Amino acid sequence: MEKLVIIPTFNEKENIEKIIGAVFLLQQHYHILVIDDGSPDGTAAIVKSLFTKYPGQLFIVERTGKQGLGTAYIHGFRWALQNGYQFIFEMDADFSHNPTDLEKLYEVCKKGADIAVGSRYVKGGSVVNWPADRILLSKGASLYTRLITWMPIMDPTAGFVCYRREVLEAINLSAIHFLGYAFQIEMKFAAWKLNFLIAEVPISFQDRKLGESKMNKGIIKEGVIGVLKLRWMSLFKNYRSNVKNIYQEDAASFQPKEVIMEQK
Ligand SMILES: Nc1nc2c(ncn2[C@@H]2O[C@H](COP(=O)(O)OP(=O)(O)O)[C@@H](O)[C@H]2O)c(=O)[nH]1
Ligand SMILES: [Mg+2]
Repeated sequence: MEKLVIIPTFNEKENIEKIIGAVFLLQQHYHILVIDDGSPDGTAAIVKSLFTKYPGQLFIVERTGKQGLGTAYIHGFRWALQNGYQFIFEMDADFSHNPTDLEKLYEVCKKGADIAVGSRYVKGGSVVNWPADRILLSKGASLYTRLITWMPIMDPTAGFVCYRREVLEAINLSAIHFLGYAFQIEMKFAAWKLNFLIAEVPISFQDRKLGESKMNKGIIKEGVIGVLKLRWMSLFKNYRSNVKNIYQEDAASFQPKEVIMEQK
């Protein structure tokens, strides 16, 4: 199998079974890795109850306690590299990202992009049902990021992404520090600094219908300061060489600390 969809979860019991089912219904075949941070609502138990229905296609990493989206994805990226996947996707559990758009992202990478970003803010992209204050925050964050970093990406906080394996191998994942939106910005910034080809693919982003957003003030603060830090590091601290995975040993030396429940 060449394609892995990583889905981070914290309290997604209303969505998780449906989103897994929707991915496995797609024409293209994908594997799914759920990274659950000890959701008190029993999300992980639901995933494990589906193992017999989807043998060898569905995996879970269970971490203890909420540790943030960024570290969840870093964990998933290392797992994906160790297990030989060629195309690695980020997708939310809450149907904000339409699973059928996975195919679009894949096609764009297949045609030569190193990263395909599901983008709300390019021609053809849209946001549906998000409250005005969330749209303002998101658009403001995009503009702010572009002004400070000069990174030519219209939707830098996007969390619906396909990475070619080579991108994740080239980035020193240990040097990626941020947890929330800043994590999404930093991954794109690192890839851009390493000269990878980033394509934005228009998507329609929908507000979640079930469950609650985990957005909070800390995530916004990290984003505001994080973007400034990225710019600072790239101007004065040789960000590019810090973020480059020179020895390509990041994945090979990775020893998961958390309990891993998975099926082969
Ligand atoms: N594993 C893990 N998943 C998280 C964490 N925070 C959020 N998520 C998941 O990340 C995705 C996006 O979060 P969400 O709350 O929808 O953020 P929003 O779309 O910005 O409001 C969802 O699938 C969440 O369940 C976390 O700390 N750990
Ligand atoms: Mg959401």
